Amino acid sequence: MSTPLSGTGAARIVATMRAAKPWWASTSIYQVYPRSFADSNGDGIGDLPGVVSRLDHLVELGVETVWLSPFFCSPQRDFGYDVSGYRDVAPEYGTLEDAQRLIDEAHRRGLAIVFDLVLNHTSDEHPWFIESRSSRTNPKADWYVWADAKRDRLGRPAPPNNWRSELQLPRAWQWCEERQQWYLASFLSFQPDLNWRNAEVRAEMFDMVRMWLRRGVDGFRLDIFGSCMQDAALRDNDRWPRIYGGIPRLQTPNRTLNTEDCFALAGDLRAICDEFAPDRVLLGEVFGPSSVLRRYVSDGDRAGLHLVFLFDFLAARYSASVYRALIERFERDFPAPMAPTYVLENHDRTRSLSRLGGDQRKARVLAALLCTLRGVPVLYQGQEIAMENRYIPLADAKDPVANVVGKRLPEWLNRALPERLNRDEVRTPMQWTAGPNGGFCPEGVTPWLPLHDNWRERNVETEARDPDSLFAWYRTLLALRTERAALREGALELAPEEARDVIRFDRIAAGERLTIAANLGDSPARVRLDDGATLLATSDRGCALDHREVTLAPHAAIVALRAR
Ligand code: ISL
Ligand code: CA
Repeated sequence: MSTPLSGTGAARIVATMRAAKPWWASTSIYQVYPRSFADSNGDGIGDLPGVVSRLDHLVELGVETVWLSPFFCSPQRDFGYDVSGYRDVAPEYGTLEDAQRLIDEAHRRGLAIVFDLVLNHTSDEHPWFIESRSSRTNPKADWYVWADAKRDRLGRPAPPNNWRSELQLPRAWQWCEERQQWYLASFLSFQPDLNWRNAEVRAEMFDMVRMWLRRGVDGFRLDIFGSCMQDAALRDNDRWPRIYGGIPRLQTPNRTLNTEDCFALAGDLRAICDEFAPDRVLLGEVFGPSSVLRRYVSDGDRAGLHLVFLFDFLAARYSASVYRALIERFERDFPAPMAPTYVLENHDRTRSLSRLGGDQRKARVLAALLCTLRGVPVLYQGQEIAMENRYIPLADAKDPVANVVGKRLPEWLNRALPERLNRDEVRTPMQWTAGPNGGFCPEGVTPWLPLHDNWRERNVETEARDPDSLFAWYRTLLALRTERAALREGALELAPEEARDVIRFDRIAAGERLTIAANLGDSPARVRLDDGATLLATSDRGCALDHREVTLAPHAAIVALRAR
């Protein structure tokens, strides 16, 4: 490959060098789900050479960091989140050389690249687990979390405590005949939890982390990091159902999630990253109230993860007051120099446009907030071209979560749920062109999941030609983010509520003040800008600015430069 560094890429590198803050505090992240991104060899499965062939799309879009879901050796029962070899690439995705080429090609374009580490568990087909489960005395006997059975009233073996898996319904313990013991599986039964109290496990995993850092990756997204270390004494969770971090739970996860030991592990991982220059980033997938999650980033004097996902926007109602309350909370819990993150969708959750009833005006409002709020925006592949959930009945699901939890549900109930139980629905192939298979894989090949029916109208090629597309709007916003110091690293001032459906805030850096205003209501709204302003970008041509006052069309957003 010999694409020259594009203008945007170069501008970005210069902007990053000039920045006073570390690059990761103001970057923008794009999640690639490799299996569904681009298939280079016609087997219907996306792969690493496919990702390399499409990196220019990310440069054109204007994101700065690419995060790839796992492509390591795996039996693919959870599509890569069940790792059977951390140091090599699954053959369907490519080779170690392909992974290296991906790192290098990303860097050549000025993109940072982040891999996905599943530290909490391995596949039950990992050689470590096969050995560990074989007896109570083998060299890896203590590499996973094993516990003796209790006896129930009838004398039958019962699990050691009441812990439920992160999927709520199944319990967290799985029985092993060979050892006559239970092993912990915080997610699915075939994903046994590693024992992070074992010094050999820590040494091996830390060494693997260093191997990828030496190869040049810019950091890691850490899969269900808050589940890595549970209560050492295996005490019961409080058994009361509760909503914790916005998620309804059948029991309070006080002994299983976000333990003191997890916060300490964050610090240990940070120390490893800090051995390397330039700066690397650790982005934790953690669940809980933001006031608790903050401890992963900064716990007393000790630095931990650089960033954590804040998932509240994934489920929040489209409403100015709901969003305002969330922004206030994130600003309170993650004040500068910490940076909050903003996430609208990912490979596990309902597509944001589907949540918005398919209304692209609303998607544009959300895009404006995502790209102009203080902190790090995270986009999921296809979000930029208005991809939506593709309904796939539970009976056809490839997703193991749908198969474990969902198969018990009647289909009518599944359809009525606000969240997709069958995660296949948000993992359909990326829509590149109006051609066969949307350009994801060659004509005549059956992609591993069906495409959304709307691929002929909604695809990168078509949207790139249309100046009014969602893709064009994202490009405008991300370009502004790169150019404007106020957006990249300025302070945020949230305006008090002025009208029920309006949300408005300022971003302020030395010598520059920007106002972002959005109308989330069905009628036009007026916003006063007393000292005058110039319109930099609008999501809707129906927005008018007369220097001191802007009239926002229904479900429209603007970015304006304020006179000083
Ligand atoms: O997918 C979910 C529910 O259906 C989420 O709540 C999920 O439990 C949570 O996002 C953790 O997900 C992560 O770890 C899983 C993997 O299957 C997901 O794809 C990953 O994002 C196990 O490794
Ligand atoms: Ca392939």
